[in-house]
Amino acid sequence: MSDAEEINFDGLVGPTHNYAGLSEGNLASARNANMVARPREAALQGLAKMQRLRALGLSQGVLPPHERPNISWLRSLGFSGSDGEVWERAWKSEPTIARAALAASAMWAANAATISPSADCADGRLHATVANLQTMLHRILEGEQTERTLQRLLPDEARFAVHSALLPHDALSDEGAANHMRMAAEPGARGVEIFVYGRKASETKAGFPARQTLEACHAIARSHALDPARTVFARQAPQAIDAGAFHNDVVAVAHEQVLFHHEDAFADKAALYAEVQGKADGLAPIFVEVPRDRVGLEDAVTSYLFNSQLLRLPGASSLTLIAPTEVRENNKTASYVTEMIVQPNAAIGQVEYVEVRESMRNGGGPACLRLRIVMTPAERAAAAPGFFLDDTLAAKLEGWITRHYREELAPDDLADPALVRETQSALDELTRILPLGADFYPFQGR
Ligand code: SUG
Repeated sequence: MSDAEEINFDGLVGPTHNYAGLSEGNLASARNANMVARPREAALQGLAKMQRLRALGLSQGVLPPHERPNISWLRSLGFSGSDGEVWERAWKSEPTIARAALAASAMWAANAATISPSADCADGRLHATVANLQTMLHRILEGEQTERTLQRLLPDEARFAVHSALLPHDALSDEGAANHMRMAAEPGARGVEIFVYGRKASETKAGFPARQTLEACHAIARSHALDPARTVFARQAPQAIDAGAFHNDVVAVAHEQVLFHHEDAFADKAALYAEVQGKADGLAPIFVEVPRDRVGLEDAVTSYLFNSQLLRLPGASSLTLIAPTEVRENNKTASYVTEMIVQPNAAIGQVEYVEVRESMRNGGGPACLRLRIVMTPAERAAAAPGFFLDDTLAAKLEGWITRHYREELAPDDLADPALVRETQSALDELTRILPLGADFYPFQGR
Protein backbone atom coordinates (compact mmCIF):
# COMPACT_ATOMS: atom_id res chain seq x y z
CA MET A 1 0.00 0.00 0.00
CA SER A 2 1.29 3.44 -0.84
CA ASP A 3 0.97 6.26 1.66
CA ALA A 4 0.09 8.87 -0.92
CA GLU A 5 -2.99 10.88 -0.06
CA GLU A 6 -5.31 13.11 -1.99
CA ILE A 7 -5.27 16.57 -0.43
CA ASN A 8 -7.97 19.12 -1.13
CA PHE A 9 -6.70 22.66 -1.58
CA ASP A 10 -9.63 25.05 -1.33
CA GLY A 11 -9.69 28.54 -2.75
CA LEU A 12 -10.29 31.09 -0.01
CA VAL A 13 -13.24 33.24 -1.05
CA GLY A 14 -11.97 36.78 -1.68
CA PRO A 15 -13.32 40.02 -0.16
CA THR A 16 -14.99 41.15 -3.41
CA HIS A 17 -17.29 38.12 -3.77
CA ASN A 18 -20.34 39.46 -5.63
CA TYR A 19 -23.02 38.45 -8.11
CA ALA A 20 -22.36 40.07 -11.48
CA GLY A 21 -23.94 37.52 -13.82
CA LEU A 22 -20.68 37.10 -15.71
CA SER A 23 -20.82 33.48 -16.88
CA GLU A 24 -22.94 32.64 -19.89
CA GLY A 25 -24.16 29.06 -19.63
CA ASN A 26 -23.87 29.05 -15.83
CA LEU A 27 -27.54 29.24 -14.85
CA ALA A 28 -26.96 30.12 -11.19
CA SER A 29 -24.70 33.05 -12.13
CA ALA A 30 -27.37 34.37 -14.51
CA ARG A 31 -30.25 33.77 -12.10
CA ASN A 32 -28.60 35.55 -9.19
CA ALA A 33 -27.09 38.47 -11.09
CA ASN A 34 -27.26 41.72 -9.08
CA MET A 35 -28.26 40.04 -5.85
CA VAL A 36 -26.74 41.30 -2.62
CA ALA A 37 -23.70 39.16 -1.83
CA ARG A 38 -22.36 38.35 1.64
CA PRO A 39 -18.57 38.08 1.29
CA ARG A 40 -17.87 37.47 4.98
CA GLU A 41 -20.38 34.65 5.14
CA ALA A 42 -19.12 33.23 1.84
CA ALA A 43 -15.54 33.05 3.11
CA LEU A 44 -16.60 31.63 6.48
CA GLN A 45 -18.73 28.98 4.75
CA GLY A 46 -15.71 27.96 2.68
CA LEU A 47 -13.49 27.83 5.75
CA ALA A 48 -16.10 25.82 7.68
CA LYS A 49 -16.16 23.26 4.84
CA MET A 50 -12.37 22.95 5.01
CA GLN A 51 -12.54 22.50 8.79
CA ARG A 52 -15.28 19.89 8.46
CA LEU A 53 -13.09 17.81 6.17
CA ARG A 54 -10.25 18.11 8.65
CA ALA A 55 -12.57 17.01 11.45
CA LEU A 56 -13.43 13.97 9.32
CA GLY A 57 -9.72 13.08 9.33
CA LEU A 58 -8.55 14.47 5.98
CA SER A 59 -5.63 16.75 5.15
CA GLN A 60 -6.65 20.12 3.84
CA GLY A 61 -4.86 22.96 2.11
CA VAL A 62 -5.80 26.52 1.28
CA LEU A 63 -5.05 28.78 -1.70
CA PRO A 64 -5.11 32.60 -1.48
CA PRO A 65 -7.59 34.90 -3.22
CA HIS A 66 -6.37 37.06 -6.08
CA GLU A 67 -5.94 40.83 -6.08
CA ARG A 68 -9.34 42.26 -6.98
CA PRO A 69 -10.19 44.65 -8.33
CA ASN A 70 -7.31 43.87 -10.67
CA ILE A 71 -5.87 47.36 -10.82
CA SER A 72 -2.74 46.36 -12.78
CA TRP A 73 -4.93 45.03 -15.56
CA LEU A 74 -7.03 48.20 -15.56
CA ARG A 75 -3.81 50.26 -15.75
CA SER A 76 -2.73 48.20 -18.74
CA LEU A 77 -5.98 49.29 -20.40
CA GLY A 78 -5.01 52.95 -20.00
CA PHE A 79 -6.63 53.91 -16.70
CA SER A 80 -4.43 56.07 -14.47
CA GLY A 81 -4.34 57.93 -11.18
CA SER A 82 -4.30 56.45 -7.69
CA ASP A 83 -5.60 52.89 -7.38
CA GLY A 84 -8.92 54.27 -6.10
CA GLU A 85 -9.15 56.65 -9.07
CA VAL A 86 -8.33 53.89 -11.53
CA TRP A 87 -11.22 51.91 -10.07
CA GLU A 88 -13.71 54.81 -10.12
CA ARG A 89 -12.80 55.71 -13.70
CA ALA A 90 -13.00 52.15 -14.93
CA TRP A 91 -16.32 51.56 -13.21
CA LYS A 92 -17.78 54.69 -14.76
CA SER A 93 -16.54 54.28 -18.32
CA GLU A 94 -16.13 50.51 -18.81
CA PRO A 95 -18.61 48.65 -16.60
CA THR A 96 -18.11 45.32 -18.36
CA ILE A 97 -14.35 45.48 -17.93
CA ALA A 98 -14.66 46.71 -14.34
CA ARG A 99 -16.96 43.86 -13.34
CA ALA A 100 -14.53 41.35 -14.77
CA ALA A 101 -11.71 43.03 -12.82
CA LEU A 102 -13.65 42.64 -9.57
CA ALA A 103 -14.68 38.97 -9.76
CA ALA A 104 -13.63 36.74 -6.88
CA SER A 105 -13.87 33.71 -9.18
CA ALA A 106 -10.42 32.34 -8.22
CA MET A 107 -12.25 30.81 -5.24
CA TRP A 108 -13.26 27.94 -7.57
CA ALA A 109 -9.93 26.19 -7.32
CA ALA A 110 -11.11 23.22 -9.41
CA ASN A 111 -10.53 25.58 -12.32
CA ALA A 112 -7.04 26.61 -11.22
CA ALA A 113 -5.10 23.79 -12.85
CA THR A 114 -5.04 20.18 -14.00
CA ILE A 115 -3.02 17.95 -11.69
CA SER A 116 -1.42 14.61 -12.52
CA PRO A 117 0.03 12.72 -9.55
CA SER A 118 3.61 11.52 -9.92
CA ALA A 119 2.43 7.89 -10.14
CA ASP A 120 0.93 8.68 -13.56
CA CYS A 121 3.79 10.72 -15.06
CA ALA A 122 6.71 9.18 -16.96
CA ASP A 123 9.31 11.39 -15.27
CA GLY A 124 8.06 10.54 -11.75
CA ARG A 125 7.23 14.18 -10.99
CA LEU A 126 3.86 15.60 -9.98
CA HIS A 127 2.66 17.77 -12.88
CA ALA A 128 0.33 20.79 -12.74
CA THR A 129 -0.84 22.83 -15.72
CA VAL A 130 -2.38 26.19 -14.90
CA ALA A 131 -5.76 26.62 -16.63
CA ASN A 132 -6.02 29.45 -19.16
CA LEU A 133 -9.77 29.96 -18.48
CA GLN A 134 -9.95 31.83 -21.76
CA THR A 135 -13.71 31.52 -22.30
CA MET A 136 -14.72 34.14 -19.74
CA LEU A 137 -13.06 37.54 -19.52
CA HIS A 138 -13.17 37.62 -15.72
CA ARG A 139 -11.53 34.21 -15.46
CA ILE A 140 -8.76 34.61 -18.02
CA LEU A 141 -7.19 36.98 -15.47
CA GLU A 142 -6.57 34.18 -12.99
CA GLY A 143 -3.74 32.23 -14.61
CA GLU A 144 -0.92 34.59 -13.77
CA GLN A 145 -1.42 34.50 -10.00
CA THR A 146 -2.37 30.84 -9.98
CA GLU A 147 1.01 30.05 -11.48
CA ARG A 148 2.78 32.08 -8.78
CA THR A 149 0.74 30.39 -6.07
CA LEU A 150 1.48 26.89 -7.35
CA GLN A 151 5.16 27.71 -7.65
CA ARG A 152 5.19 28.72 -3.98
CA LEU A 153 3.23 25.65 -2.94
CA LEU A 154 5.27 23.24 -5.09
CA PRO A 155 8.75 24.77 -5.18
CA ASP A 156 11.00 21.76 -5.73
CA GLU A 157 11.57 21.28 -9.46
CA ALA A 158 13.02 17.83 -8.92
CA ARG A 159 9.62 16.70 -7.64
CA PHE A 160 7.11 19.10 -9.15
CA ALA A 161 6.54 20.50 -12.65
CA VAL A 162 4.30 23.57 -12.75
CA HIS A 163 3.43 24.38 -16.36
CA SER A 164 2.20 27.83 -17.45
CA ALA A 165 -1.29 28.07 -18.90
CA LEU A 166 -1.72 27.06 -22.54
CA LEU A 167 -1.77 30.01 -24.91
CA PRO A 168 -5.18 31.55 -24.27
CA HIS A 169 -7.03 30.91 -27.50
CA ASP A 170 -10.35 29.44 -28.39
CA ALA A 171 -8.63 26.39 -29.89
CA LEU A 172 -6.87 25.62 -26.60
CA SER A 173 -9.64 26.42 -24.19
CA ASP A 174 -8.89 24.88 -20.78
CA GLU A 175 -10.73 25.05 -17.45
CA GLY A 176 -8.51 22.76 -15.40
CA ALA A 177 -9.45 19.95 -13.05
CA ALA A 178 -13.18 20.63 -13.42
CA ASN A 179 -12.92 18.73 -16.72
CA HIS A 180 -10.50 16.06 -15.57
CA MET A 181 -11.10 12.91 -13.54
CA ARG A 182 -8.82 10.21 -12.24
CA MET A 183 -9.55 6.65 -11.21
CA ALA A 184 -7.02 4.55 -9.31
CA ALA A 185 -7.06 1.54 -7.02
CA GLU A 186 -5.80 3.89 -4.31
CA PRO A 187 -4.55 7.48 -4.60
CA GLY A 188 -0.87 6.56 -4.90
CA ALA A 189 -1.37 3.77 -7.46
CA ARG A 190 -1.04 4.39 -11.20
CA GLY A 191 -4.33 5.80 -12.33
CA VAL A 192 -6.45 6.21 -15.41
CA GLU A 193 -6.76 9.91 -16.21
CA ILE A 194 -9.96 10.94 -17.96
CA PHE A 195 -10.07 14.26 -19.78
CA VAL A 196 -13.55 15.49 -20.66
CA TYR A 197 -13.89 18.00 -23.50
CA GLY A 198 -16.86 19.87 -24.87
CA ARG A 199 -15.67 20.53 -28.40
CA LYS A 200 -12.85 20.16 -30.91
CA ALA A 201 -11.10 23.32 -32.11
CA SER A 202 -12.38 22.89 -35.65
CA GLU A 203 -16.04 22.60 -34.72
CA THR A 204 -18.44 25.48 -35.10
CA LYS A 205 -20.04 26.58 -31.89
CA ALA A 206 -23.69 26.42 -30.98
CA GLY A 207 -25.57 26.74 -27.68
CA PHE A 208 -23.86 27.53 -24.41
CA PRO A 209 -20.06 27.79 -24.51
CA ALA A 210 -18.14 24.50 -24.38
CA ARG A 211 -15.18 25.65 -22.31
CA GLN A 212 -12.80 22.74 -22.88
CA THR A 213 -11.31 21.67 -26.19
CA LEU A 214 -9.91 18.25 -27.03
CA GLU A 215 -6.73 19.95 -28.24
CA ALA A 216 -6.16 21.50 -24.81
CA CYS A 217 -6.66 18.08 -23.18
CA HIS A 218 -4.16 16.49 -25.57
CA ALA A 219 -1.59 19.21 -24.84
CA ILE A 220 -1.87 18.70 -21.08
CA ALA A 221 -1.64 14.92 -21.34
CA ARG A 222 1.50 15.29 -23.47
CA SER A 223 3.14 17.83 -21.13
CA HIS A 224 2.40 15.67 -18.12
CA ALA A 225 4.00 12.71 -19.91
CA LEU A 226 0.96 10.53 -19.27
CA ASP A 227 0.90 7.03 -20.66
CA PRO A 228 -1.54 6.94 -23.61
CA ALA A 229 -2.40 3.39 -22.54
CA ARG A 230 -3.89 4.82 -19.34
CA THR A 231 -5.37 8.08 -20.62
CA VAL A 232 -8.92 8.60 -21.86
CA PHE A 233 -10.46 11.53 -23.74
CA ALA A 234 -14.25 11.64 -23.54
CA ARG A 235 -16.71 14.12 -24.96
CA GLN A 236 -19.17 15.76 -22.62
CA ALA A 237 -22.77 15.43 -23.84
CA PRO A 238 -23.75 18.66 -25.61
CA GLN A 239 -27.21 18.44 -24.00
CA ALA A 240 -25.54 18.52 -20.57
CA ILE A 241 -23.72 21.74 -21.48
CA ASP A 242 -26.94 23.22 -22.80
CA ALA A 243 -28.74 22.22 -19.60
CA GLY A 244 -26.21 24.28 -17.62
CA ALA A 245 -23.38 21.80 -16.99
CA PHE A 246 -20.69 24.26 -18.06
CA HIS A 247 -18.02 21.96 -16.61
CA ASN A 248 -17.94 18.16 -16.45
CA ASP A 249 -17.82 18.36 -12.65
CA VAL A 250 -21.44 19.54 -12.67
CA VAL A 251 -22.49 16.08 -13.92
CA ALA A 252 -19.71 13.69 -12.86
CA VAL A 253 -17.13 13.08 -10.15
CA ALA A 254 -14.62 10.26 -9.70
CA HIS A 255 -12.50 8.97 -6.87
CA GLU A 256 -10.46 5.77 -6.59
CA GLN A 257 -12.47 3.03 -8.38
CA VAL A 258 -15.73 4.94 -8.50
CA LEU A 259 -17.15 7.18 -11.20
CA PHE A 260 -20.41 8.78 -10.08
CA HIS A 261 -22.20 10.43 -12.97
CA HIS A 262 -25.47 11.44 -14.53
CA GLU A 263 -26.89 9.27 -17.32
CA ASP A 264 -26.62 12.25 -19.70
CA ALA A 265 -23.12 13.38 -18.72
CA PHE A 266 -21.17 11.89 -21.61
CA ALA A 267 -21.70 11.84 -25.36
CA ASP A 268 -20.88 8.12 -25.56
CA LYS A 269 -21.11 6.47 -22.17
CA ALA A 270 -20.64 2.92 -23.46
CA ALA A 271 -17.41 3.87 -25.22
CA LEU A 272 -16.14 5.65 -22.11
CA TYR A 273 -16.90 2.66 -19.87
CA ALA A 274 -15.23 0.29 -22.32
CA GLU A 275 -12.13 2.45 -22.65
CA VAL A 276 -11.75 2.93 -18.91
CA GLN A 277 -12.18 -0.81 -18.37
CA GLY A 278 -9.66 -1.58 -21.08
CA LYS A 279 -7.08 0.81 -19.67
CA ALA A 280 -7.69 0.13 -16.00
CA ASP A 281 -4.99 -2.46 -15.46
CA GLY A 282 -4.96 -3.18 -11.70
CA LEU A 283 -8.19 -1.35 -11.03
CA ALA A 284 -11.79 -2.57 -11.06
CA PRO A 285 -13.86 0.45 -12.03
CA ILE A 286 -17.30 0.93 -10.52
CA PHE A 287 -19.70 3.15 -12.46
CA VAL A 288 -22.49 4.64 -10.40
CA GLU A 289 -24.92 6.08 -12.89
CA VAL A 290 -27.87 8.22 -11.86
CA PRO A 291 -30.71 7.61 -14.30
CA ARG A 292 -32.46 10.62 -15.81
CA ASP A 293 -35.85 9.26 -14.80
CA ARG A 294 -34.79 9.53 -11.15
CA VAL A 295 -32.93 12.83 -11.40
CA GLY A 296 -33.31 14.92 -14.54
CA LEU A 297 -30.47 17.12 -15.78
CA GLU A 298 -32.34 20.15 -14.49
CA ASP A 299 -32.39 18.82 -10.92
CA ALA A 300 -28.77 17.70 -11.23
CA VAL A 301 -27.79 21.23 -12.24
CA THR A 302 -29.85 23.13 -9.67
CA SER A 303 -28.95 20.83 -6.76
CA TYR A 304 -25.31 20.26 -7.83
CA LEU A 305 -25.55 16.59 -6.80
CA PHE A 306 -22.44 15.73 -8.83
CA ASN A 307 -20.50 18.77 -7.70
CA SER A 308 -19.97 16.94 -4.47
CA GLN A 309 -16.62 15.86 -3.17
CA LEU A 310 -16.18 12.12 -3.34
CA LEU A 311 -13.62 10.83 -0.89
CA ARG A 312 -12.61 8.04 1.43
CA LEU A 313 -12.60 8.83 5.11
CA PRO A 314 -9.81 7.14 7.08
CA GLY A 315 -10.59 3.47 7.60
CA ALA A 316 -13.92 3.59 5.74
CA SER A 317 -14.89 0.67 3.52
CA SER A 318 -16.91 2.83 1.13
CA LEU A 319 -16.70 6.38 -0.19
CA THR A 320 -18.37 9.46 1.28
CA LEU A 321 -20.14 12.14 -0.70
CA ILE A 322 -19.68 15.69 0.61
CA ALA A 323 -22.73 17.26 -0.96
CA PRO A 324 -24.15 20.79 -0.88
CA THR A 325 -27.23 21.25 1.33
CA GLU A 326 -29.17 22.05 -1.86
CA VAL A 327 -29.09 18.29 -2.63
CA ARG A 328 -30.96 17.62 0.62
CA GLU A 329 -33.49 20.35 -0.19
CA ASN A 330 -34.37 18.83 -3.57
CA ASN A 331 -36.78 15.90 -3.15
CA LYS A 332 -35.45 14.01 -6.16
CA THR A 333 -31.78 14.19 -5.27
CA ALA A 334 -32.39 13.78 -1.54
CA SER A 335 -34.33 10.55 -2.00
CA TYR A 336 -31.85 9.25 -4.58
CA VAL A 337 -28.94 9.76 -2.19
CA THR A 338 -30.81 8.28 0.78
CA GLU A 339 -31.50 5.12 -1.23
CA MET A 340 -28.05 4.96 -2.79
CA ILE A 341 -26.10 4.91 0.46
CA VAL A 342 -28.08 2.04 2.01
CA GLN A 343 -27.69 -0.34 -0.94
CA PRO A 344 -25.85 -3.53 0.07
CA ASN A 345 -22.16 -3.00 -0.72
CA ALA A 346 -22.80 0.58 -1.78
CA ALA A 347 -19.72 2.10 -3.39
CA ILE A 348 -20.80 5.44 -1.95
CA GLY A 349 -21.98 4.58 1.54
CA GLN A 350 -22.12 7.90 3.38
CA VAL A 351 -23.24 11.44 2.72
CA GLU A 352 -22.33 14.63 4.57
CA TYR A 353 -24.01 17.91 3.73
CA VAL A 354 -22.12 21.20 3.72
CA GLU A 355 -23.41 24.73 3.42
CA VAL A 356 -21.69 26.77 0.71
CA ARG A 357 -24.76 28.70 -0.43
CA GLU A 358 -22.97 31.95 -1.24
CA SER A 359 -20.68 30.15 -3.67
CA MET A 360 -23.52 28.00 -5.01
CA ARG A 361 -25.38 31.13 -6.09
CA ASN A 362 -22.58 31.74 -8.57
CA GLY A 363 -22.56 28.13 -9.74
CA GLY A 364 -19.77 26.89 -7.46
CA GLY A 365 -20.43 23.83 -5.26
CA PRO A 366 -18.18 21.93 -2.85
CA ALA A 367 -16.19 20.33 -5.67
CA CYS A 368 -15.64 23.63 -7.49
CA LEU A 369 -14.05 25.11 -4.41
CA ARG A 370 -11.22 22.59 -4.24
CA LEU A 371 -8.21 21.48 -6.23
CA ARG A 372 -7.20 17.92 -5.50
CA ILE A 373 -3.50 17.15 -5.30
CA VAL A 374 -2.37 13.58 -4.64
CA MET A 375 0.93 13.73 -2.76
CA THR A 376 3.33 11.07 -1.58
CA PRO A 377 4.78 11.65 1.91
CA ALA A 378 8.01 12.92 0.29
CA GLU A 379 6.07 15.35 -1.93
CA ARG A 380 4.09 16.60 0.99
CA ALA A 381 7.30 17.19 2.90
CA ALA A 382 8.68 19.12 -0.08
CA ALA A 383 5.56 21.29 -0.46
CA ALA A 384 5.39 24.62 1.38
CA PRO A 385 3.96 23.76 4.82
CA GLY A 386 2.19 27.10 5.34
CA PHE A 387 -0.58 26.24 2.84
CA PHE A 388 -1.77 23.26 4.90
CA LEU A 389 -4.63 24.04 7.23
CA ASP A 390 -4.32 23.37 10.95
CA ASP A 391 -6.29 24.81 13.85
CA THR A 392 -3.90 27.72 14.31
CA LEU A 393 -4.06 28.74 10.65
CA ALA A 394 -7.85 28.28 10.60
CA ALA A 395 -8.23 30.56 13.64
CA LYS A 396 -5.99 33.18 12.02
CA LEU A 397 -7.98 33.04 8.78
CA GLU A 398 -11.27 33.27 10.62
CA GLY A 399 -10.09 36.34 12.51
CA TRP A 400 -8.75 37.86 9.30
CA ILE A 401 -12.04 37.31 7.44
CA THR A 402 -14.08 38.72 10.31
CA ARG A 403 -11.89 41.81 10.57
CA HIS A 404 -11.60 42.64 6.88
CA TYR A 405 -14.61 41.38 4.93
CA ARG A 406 -17.78 43.34 4.44
CA GLU A 407 -20.93 41.69 5.56
CA GLU A 408 -22.74 42.72 2.40
CA LEU A 409 -21.87 43.84 -1.09
CA ALA A 410 -24.84 45.21 -3.00
CA PRO A 411 -24.51 46.18 -6.68
CA ASP A 412 -24.39 49.86 -5.69
CA ASP A 413 -21.47 49.25 -3.32
CA LEU A 414 -19.18 47.96 -6.04
CA ALA A 415 -18.17 51.37 -7.38
CA ASP A 416 -16.84 52.46 -3.98
CA PRO A 417 -13.09 53.25 -4.17
CA ALA A 418 -12.85 52.39 -0.46
CA LEU A 419 -13.34 48.77 -1.54
CA VAL A 420 -9.94 48.91 -3.25
CA ARG A 421 -8.17 50.11 -0.08
CA GLU A 422 -10.01 47.59 2.05
CA THR A 423 -9.18 44.60 -0.11
CA GLN A 424 -5.55 45.67 -0.47
CA SER A 425 -5.10 46.00 3.26
CA ALA A 426 -6.78 42.61 3.77
CA LEU A 427 -4.55 40.90 1.20
CA ASP A 428 -1.45 42.62 2.54
CA GLU A 429 -2.14 41.10 5.93
CA LEU A 430 -2.86 37.72 4.32
CA THR A 431 0.67 37.64 2.89
CA ARG A 432 1.86 37.34 6.50
CA ILE A 433 -0.66 34.62 7.38
CA LEU A 434 0.03 32.41 4.34
CA PRO A 435 3.62 31.99 3.09
CA LEU A 436 3.28 34.55 0.31
CA GLY A 437 5.73 37.30 1.21
CA ALA A 438 5.75 41.07 0.77
CA ASP A 439 5.93 41.02 -3.03
CA PHE A 440 3.19 38.52 -3.82
CA TYR A 441 0.38 40.84 -4.87
CA PRO A 442 1.05 43.41 -7.62
CA PHE A 443 -0.23 46.31 -5.46
CA GLN A 444 2.51 45.58 -2.95
CA GLY A 445 5.07 46.70 -5.52
CA ARG A 446 3.32 49.96 -6.43
O1 SUG B 1 -16.69 29.82 -14.08
N1 SUG B 1 -18.88 31.32 -11.79
C1 SUG B 1 -17.90 30.30 -12.09
C2 SUG B 1 -18.24 29.02 -11.38
C3 SUG B 1 -17.16 28.00 -11.49
C4 SUG B 1 -17.55 26.67 -10.97
N2 SUG B 1 -16.48 25.74 -11.09
C5 SUG B 1 -16.60 24.42 -11.35
N3 SUG B 1 -17.70 23.90 -11.87
N4 SUG B 1 -15.58 23.69 -11.19
C6 SUG B 1 -17.80 30.08 -13.59
O2 SUG B 1 -18.82 30.14 -14.27
C7 SUG B 1 -19.77 33.59 -11.78
C8 SUG B 1 -19.27 34.97 -11.42
C9 SUG B 1 -20.34 36.01 -11.47
O3 SUG B 1 -21.29 35.85 -12.25
O4 SUG B 1 -20.22 37.05 -10.75
C10 SUG B 1 -18.65 32.61 -12.07
O5 SUG B 1 -17.59 33.00 -12.53
